[in-house]
Amino acid sequence: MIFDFANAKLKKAQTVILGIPFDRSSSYVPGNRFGASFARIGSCNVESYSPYFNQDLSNYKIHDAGDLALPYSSVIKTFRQIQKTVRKYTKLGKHILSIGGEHTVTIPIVKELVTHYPELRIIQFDAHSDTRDQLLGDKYSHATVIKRISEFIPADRIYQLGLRSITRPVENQNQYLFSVLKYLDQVKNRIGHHPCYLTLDIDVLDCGIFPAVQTPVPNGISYQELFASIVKLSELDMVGCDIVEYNPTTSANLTYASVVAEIIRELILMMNQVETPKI
Ligand SMILES: [Mn+2]
Repeated sequence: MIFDFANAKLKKAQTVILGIPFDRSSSYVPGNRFGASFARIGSCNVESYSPYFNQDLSNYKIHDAGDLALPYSSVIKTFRQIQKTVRKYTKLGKHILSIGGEHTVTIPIVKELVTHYPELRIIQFDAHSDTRDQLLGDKYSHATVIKRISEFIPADRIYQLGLRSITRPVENQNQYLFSVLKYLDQVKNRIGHHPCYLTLDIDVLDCGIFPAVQTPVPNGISYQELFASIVKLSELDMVGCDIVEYNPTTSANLTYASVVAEIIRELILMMNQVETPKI
């Protein structure tokens, strides 16, 4: 099965959808390896027209590259495979939308992208700051993602929004608690014309409205806020994005599958509003 709105072969596509079912370091509810598969099923229930962008997805060329077959037990081999795949599509000039899997997959994605876009900025929507150096001795965990990324992208180029599960008081001016939309204008002003990557940890949503996550946290943002924020982000030069930590095994599988597919529709439109210069 492929996404209902995947309408193009790789060669013609502007956007490539890539499933990355990496699911290794879960510390609460495992199961996010099934995220991309369920999102594909959910896409049957989603209109191609977006009332938020007032645009139709069928006017864009989209290719579904399927899921990577990953060696779950080896982080090094997994990262290498992800990086190689991102390199392949980036060299072809495609925008990649990756679907997790756990948040850890963002590390090799942006590690590769920053070699193509040295000025890359990162925007993270997430309940968690993911800035631990390690979790239970594991340096490559869903809780260490931003810490690892800050080792090859300067921390002042990483913007963290929607946080509310943190291990210490906010550490810098790039960390924003509870809201996303409220701070996006100032973040946008600081990013300017630099290329930008969105990592959307779906647990940024309130767990009361979106419980299908690995590590639920209350007092999150609403659907309204998320959709409005994605539209706002489209004014930036978005060169890629991911949606991670969706766990369809938790509850109301087909309902949340459809919600995720609808968010994916918006993310594709977000990436296609500003023409990205060819590499
Ligand atoms: Mn999170």
